[in-house]
Amino acid sequence: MGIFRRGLSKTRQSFFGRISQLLGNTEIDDDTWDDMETLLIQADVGFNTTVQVVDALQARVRAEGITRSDQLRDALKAELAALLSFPPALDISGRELSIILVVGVNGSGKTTSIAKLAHRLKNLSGRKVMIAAGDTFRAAAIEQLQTWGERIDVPVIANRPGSDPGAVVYDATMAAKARGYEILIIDTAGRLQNNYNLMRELTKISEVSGKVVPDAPHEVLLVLDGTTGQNAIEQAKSFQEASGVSGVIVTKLDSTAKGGMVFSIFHDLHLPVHYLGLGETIDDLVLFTPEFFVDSLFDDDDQEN
Ligand SMILES: Nc1nc2c(ncn2[C@@H]2O[C@H](COP(=O)(O)OP(=O)(O)O)[C@@H](O)[C@H]2O)c(=O)[nH]1
Ligand SMILES: [Mg+2]
Repeated sequence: MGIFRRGLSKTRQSFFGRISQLLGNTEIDDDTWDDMETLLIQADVGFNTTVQVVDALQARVRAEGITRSDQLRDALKAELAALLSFPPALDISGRELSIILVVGVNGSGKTTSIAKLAHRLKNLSGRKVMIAAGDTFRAAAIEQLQTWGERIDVPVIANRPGSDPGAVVYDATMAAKARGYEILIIDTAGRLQNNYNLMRELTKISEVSGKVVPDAPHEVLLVLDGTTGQNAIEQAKSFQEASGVSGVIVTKLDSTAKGGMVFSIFHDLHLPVHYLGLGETIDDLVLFTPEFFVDSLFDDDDQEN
């Protein structure tokens, strides 16, 4: 709970934690609903999701005979929690080799999240994890992954900058099989300038892994930069089309007040959020749990900063 509270303090202090102050203690009227809507939109909950939440709240207010605005805080908390669900376990067990493909735009936090995830799976779950440096576009991207790999003691299969990512993925998949690794995590490039090529490349990488290991990739995790709020939701739609995203990692929630976007990932994209990135160090990746998430957004007795 500690890391959730710390990590989400910006969103809490700017929005949800201030709901009581914002709504005051008055008869509920049109202004109350306007304020509520503004709060949700500003917290990046997204338009569709905001409308649904406000509708549901109004219904609840009628059904429960709530009349005062100070009673809305708990009702809002309940409605937001109802949008979320506990993410299913990653589909990475019960077979010889499971493959996780990680996609997302440049700078969203893919490589960092891969290192964090590999570290978690290796240390918390005791799995044999390997990484493929499928972002072959820049030398720095390969080196960054290799540096992480050394630090967390996870092998990284890489090729020269500019080489074919499909070939790297093929080599890594063969190496993982030959050496008895259970999980292969594939890093990818995320240049959006040429959307068409990027998406085609992802499809190809996906197909290459599927040729060596049946049904691979078993998970396609989309990494979304939390600081981009609703823009990330729009991006997600292209990735969903190209590579059949199975779940989401939301990064950088520690450095933004836009944490409300998590609700629209569940509600608008119908995708589970598996992990949250709440900082830049290796341990700052937490398993998403709806209860902790909502509680951390609302707890407003803030001492830390
Ligand atoms: N504050 C914060 N920074 C992050 C988080 N995840 C990634 N970053 C930073 O975001 C930048 C881009 O990350 P990187 O993994 O290289 O993104 P990629 O281009 O998608 O591979 C780096 O400076 C990371 O340290 C996070 O959860 N919180
Ligand atoms: Mg990268």
